Amino acid sequence: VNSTQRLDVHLADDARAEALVADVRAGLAAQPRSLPPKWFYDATGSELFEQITRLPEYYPTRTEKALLADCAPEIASITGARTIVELGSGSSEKTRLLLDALDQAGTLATYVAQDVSPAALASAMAELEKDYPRLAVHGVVSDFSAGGFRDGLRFVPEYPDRMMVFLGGTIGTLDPIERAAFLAAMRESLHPGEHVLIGAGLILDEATMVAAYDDDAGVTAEFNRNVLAVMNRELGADFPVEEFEHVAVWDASAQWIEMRLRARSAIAVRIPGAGLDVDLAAGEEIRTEVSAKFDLLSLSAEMASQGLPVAHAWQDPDSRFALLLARV
Ligand code: AVJ
Repeated sequence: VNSTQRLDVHLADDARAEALVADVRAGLAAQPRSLPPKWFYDATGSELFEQITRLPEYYPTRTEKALLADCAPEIASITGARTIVELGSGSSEKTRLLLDALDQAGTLATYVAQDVSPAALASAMAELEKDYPRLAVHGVVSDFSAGGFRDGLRFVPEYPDRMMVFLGGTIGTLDPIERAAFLAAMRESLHPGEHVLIGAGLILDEATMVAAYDDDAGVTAEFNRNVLAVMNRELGADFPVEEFEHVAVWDASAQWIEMRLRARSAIAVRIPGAGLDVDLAAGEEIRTEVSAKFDLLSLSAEMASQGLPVAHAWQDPDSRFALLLARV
């Protein structure tokens, strides 16, 4: 971390461990069983996700990137933002298009990058240091969903003229109630005149959407199963990782892709770190992620109803992905 970089860790190891235990108890003791997707992203999981973004079937990343390449200058001139605050910044790769556009517009001063993965954030910051030596980068390791998002967004530091960005379609990992709370918390963390930019996957034909979450090379399957390896390492659990089959289905009524891990046989799992034993029947599933897809108009309406009126929206020529820009 050089003089233009600063790193805050709001997710101390013990708080992180406590949150994991609470999530595992709440999710795995219940029926249907579930685990929250944030636990995918240890160093291995973050690397597997980067591989996913390069898969032929996984269109969201490259679609959003092309869209950003097209509209970033427009976003820069509309917002005049001096600060980008990115939630779930990951590798920060696509964000560079926004950084470049704001830099060219002459307004960019600071980039605040928040992520739940210390590994992903550290490597993103090292790359940014090489390519943007004069940019003030403020990294924050935290869980933005803490305390129903209100605590989670308290980290957001004050800087002038912020644009809060949430890219990649990650908004789809929230259910409608969480989404409303999240949008409201975003709105509350900003001042009038500041901006919010959200990237969201749009509803497509089922085959295209499902293939994006069930690739032929099996990378998504490996990413999905990695959450069990995280449980084994962090909680001393004994999930037989290869005994779980990757499942991706489109739920038409909820309008989301659901990823699950299905037990190939009856499996008794001990999770000492959470003080929990779980007996899974053969064929029983653990839901590991939802990834909602949207209708542009309904998402705009949802944002508006939480105080984030959408001033501009862009979509790619095939209507696969959208960027929505709101002014608080
Ligand atoms: C990082 C949450 C946007 O939902 O598309 C990719 C995660 N899961 N393949 C998504 C993911 C399986 C991704 N997000």
